[in-house]
Amino acid sequence: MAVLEKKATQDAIDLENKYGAHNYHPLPVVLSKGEGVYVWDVEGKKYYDFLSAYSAVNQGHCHPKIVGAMDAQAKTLTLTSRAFYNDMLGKYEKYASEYFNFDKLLPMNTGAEAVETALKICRKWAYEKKGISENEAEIIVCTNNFHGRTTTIISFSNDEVARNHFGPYTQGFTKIEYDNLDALKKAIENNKNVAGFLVEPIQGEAGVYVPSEGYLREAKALCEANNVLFIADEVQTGIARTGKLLAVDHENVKPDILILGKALSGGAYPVSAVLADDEVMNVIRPGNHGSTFGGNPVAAAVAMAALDVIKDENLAENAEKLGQLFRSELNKYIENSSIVKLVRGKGLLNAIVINDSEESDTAWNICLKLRDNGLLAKPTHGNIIRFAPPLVMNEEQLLDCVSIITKTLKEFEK
Ligand code: IF1
Repeated sequence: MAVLEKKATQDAIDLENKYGAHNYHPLPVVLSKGEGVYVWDVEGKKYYDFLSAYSAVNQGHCHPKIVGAMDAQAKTLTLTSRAFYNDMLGKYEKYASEYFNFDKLLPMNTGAEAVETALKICRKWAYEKKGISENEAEIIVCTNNFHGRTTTIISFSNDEVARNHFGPYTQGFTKIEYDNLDALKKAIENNKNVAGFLVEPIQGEAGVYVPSEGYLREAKALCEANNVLFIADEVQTGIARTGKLLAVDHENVKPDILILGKALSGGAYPVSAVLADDEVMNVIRPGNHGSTFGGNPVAAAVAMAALDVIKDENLAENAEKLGQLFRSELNKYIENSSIVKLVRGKGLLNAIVINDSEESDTAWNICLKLRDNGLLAKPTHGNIIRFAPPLVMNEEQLLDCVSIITKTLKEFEK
């Protein structure tokens, strides 16, 4: 279809440019429908969704069980605030706490809110349980982290575009190199005020960096030995994305604080959560924390349905199986490729590194061509393209996507 004929697409883009803040640079495609692994644009073109809204749509677009639960609850009771009890929250808190093997859950809405909640819990635990002097708590984070976009979270980011001109910044954070146990050991042993270690089990936005085998296990052991809380941000890696229910499950690590978001709702509704055992969670008392929508009845209904689907449809096992197939098929292509350096990931959270500079627009141009060929993906940093389809994909669809990806890459071979 000629560019001029894509009027509906251009009209939608023009509207956003005129009336919307310019805080994104989306791939030029305008979506209007989603179902399972597919999305359609306003011109009626069908695509495989290979981003899943950054791992929020693990259960597939508009999953009938999730939408059904949302629809039924939305017609019954949407929001009470926490000024009163409601008949859904306790059921959800019990269901999800047992599902992830923790004593308690604090319900929030977005991933960043859940990260902020975890940081507050960690600090309060440090003062009231560990005995660190007031306002002295230090939390260790990793360079190239991505935990959201609030002022405190970007205070410990080293992504200049996300951080610059938003100061003054929140103090109390120490950055160390990711996947470096010596750096963690040194940071913990050099400072008696260390309260916690916040880490992504796989660094998603940085470019799907999978840490060395044993890193998470050894990091947790270091934290345990020094009475430091191990805080796992599983907003992107959780809910079956990496081939286990949680990415930390690959190393049998139980975090002291678990942060969830995105696919906790299957992408149908903003739902996030912080889970911990009583020894940590009970530092939170009435009035310490909350949110208008946190734990609302619709969120509770949606999250329980979304978690049911993960288990009912064996999505972790499917992600593991299809992830291995995806990487082995791409590696066959990469053997003779001049444009792709490598593929890496776990389960269905993968990325390819393009053989070009960070500043080049090759990865972007490849994603534009993938779009034309019926598959949607987007570069993370510069020359890395993240591939994260819904976990409900079947083998035939995955192999179809592999052929679209390799056919497209071939157009860029030198
Ligand atoms: C955007 C990135 C991914 C996250 C982890 C917390 C949050 C996120 C590990 C905050 C959110 C989203 C944000 C979204 C794009 C996407 C993203 F590119 F921004 F970095 F996935 F890698 N912890 N990640 O990945 O959750 O507040 O967004 O619900 O900002 O465009 P949120």
